[in-house]
Amino acid sequence: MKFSLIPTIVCFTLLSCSLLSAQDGNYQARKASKPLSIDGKASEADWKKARWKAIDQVWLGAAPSASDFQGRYKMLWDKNFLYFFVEIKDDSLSDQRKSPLDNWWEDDCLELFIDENRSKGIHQFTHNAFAYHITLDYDVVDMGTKQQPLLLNDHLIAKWTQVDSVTYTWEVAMKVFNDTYDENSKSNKPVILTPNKVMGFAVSYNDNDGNMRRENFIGSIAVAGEDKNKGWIDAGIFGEVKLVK
Ligand SMILES: [Ca+2]
Ligand SMILES: [Ca+2]
Ligand SMILES: [Ca+2]
Ligand SMILES: [Ca+2]
Repeated sequence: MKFSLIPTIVCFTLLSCSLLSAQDGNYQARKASKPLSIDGKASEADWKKARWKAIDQVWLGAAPSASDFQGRYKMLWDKNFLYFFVEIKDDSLSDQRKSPLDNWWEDDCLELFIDENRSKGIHQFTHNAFAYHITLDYDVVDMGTKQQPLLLNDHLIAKWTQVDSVTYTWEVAMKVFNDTYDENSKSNKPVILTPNKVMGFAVSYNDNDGNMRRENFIGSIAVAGEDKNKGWIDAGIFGEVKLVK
């Protein structure tokens, strides 16, 4: 029997395709061997070992060109923090509103979602989950139970640095609060993170290029249905992060 290369090539191509399309919005985060220096740089050995995943799902607006927006992220954890390293390629940084509470989603901002107990469900005006909008000058904003935005700058430490004319890297150490969080109290304690814990999360970016609004909103997870801008209301669309050793 003659050996044919064609099925082999087809199989290999299909396998490659299926691997490339394995973007499922979930992440296995490894434990950091020591506390990270939050400087916007992934110089720590732990970051070098962590796997990139894409921020490439269009949640709002037209699909951006490669020069308009590209994003990817990595995650790590330790008992005190969930860490994100996010690389954004953006042709124009735009921070047009002076007040962080003025249409905070419309300026360029990194938006990180966390659902501590992976309960899913609605979180728009509750603390069942958080949608942290991190502005270019590090204000952290989410909606509170009185249907008004809250400044939650003490919930995370963030720093971004410019790598080249279009590339910015963000490093974030996030404290994880659970659904007992009380925005009227000063004694909220973050959860101590432990191995094998599973949480809901998503990584996203609001891209404003100078038009007084975000032109695109791009996330780390595919959202079913016509309306893909659901993360700020519904934790059910989040992916899953598992904390491994
Ligand atoms: Ca660092
Ligand atoms: Ca852009
Ligand atoms: Ca929850
Ligand atoms: Ca931009």
